[in-house]
Amino acid sequence: MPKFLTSAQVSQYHEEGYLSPIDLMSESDAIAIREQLEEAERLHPQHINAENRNNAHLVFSFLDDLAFNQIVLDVVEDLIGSDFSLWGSVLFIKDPGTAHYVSWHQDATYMGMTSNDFVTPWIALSPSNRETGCMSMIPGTHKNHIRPHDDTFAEDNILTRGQVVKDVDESSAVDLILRPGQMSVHHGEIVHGSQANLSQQRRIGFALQSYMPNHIRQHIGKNMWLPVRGQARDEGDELLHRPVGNMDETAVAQRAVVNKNFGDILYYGAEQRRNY
Ligand SMILES: O=C(O)CCC(=O)C(=O)O
Repeated sequence: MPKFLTSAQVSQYHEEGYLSPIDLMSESDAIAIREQLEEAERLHPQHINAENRNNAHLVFSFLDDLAFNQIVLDVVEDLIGSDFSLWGSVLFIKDPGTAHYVSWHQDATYMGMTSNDFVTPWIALSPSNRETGCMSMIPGTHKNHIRPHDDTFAEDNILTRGQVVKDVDESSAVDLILRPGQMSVHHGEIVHGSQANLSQQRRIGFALQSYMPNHIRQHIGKNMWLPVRGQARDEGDELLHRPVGNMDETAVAQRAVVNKNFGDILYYGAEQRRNY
């Protein structure tokens, strides 16, 4: 018996590789979180900017609260079982007037995991629609394993390597339209991407990337895990702590180590390395 989703939604996720939209909170609650985010950008510009948007949940309580939101965790449990940890997070922000986009890709390609059966909730903190550059999914592509990607390092592509999977049947793409406070969830191997933001407002998504069952191991590089639900991880795994308030010193130091590890994993074997 699922905790939050219906059995039909669970089957749909396994069949199509994503679910959307899921109501997480009211629009006004989401706007209040967005305001905290924008205040953090003003107060701590060196810790949260276009080149530093990974793992901000490790230093800001309002993002940590989202990572431990009861509905988020119940949805994740319905999809991957009751013992899981969080690998990381990314703030995907596309400002108006930029040409930033996300090419067709599969998240798991460069994450270096022993299994790619993991899930990413993507929480909308602003309207996410065709005009603002919402995510689009190619249903069912999570069943075809990882396909070859070209690392383009294209300037406006906000993925680390600008990696692109070729020969995508775009005619089957589904746009995930979300109001602030809704979320989608997607599988580690689904092909997805997003177009540029053509509107006059920011498009802000917070991706909890990703929740992974505790049996999954890191086999490229080294990472630390944030235990979230269920049984303890294996002894020997390095564990992360939750922040106490915003920007506490220990949390800031911890995030710096995590982001360095992330870079080493995500750019493993790459010909170039960018600052994000
Ligand atoms: O926010 C976007 O436009 C893309 C996000 C994405 O690729 C992801 O969450 O895996």
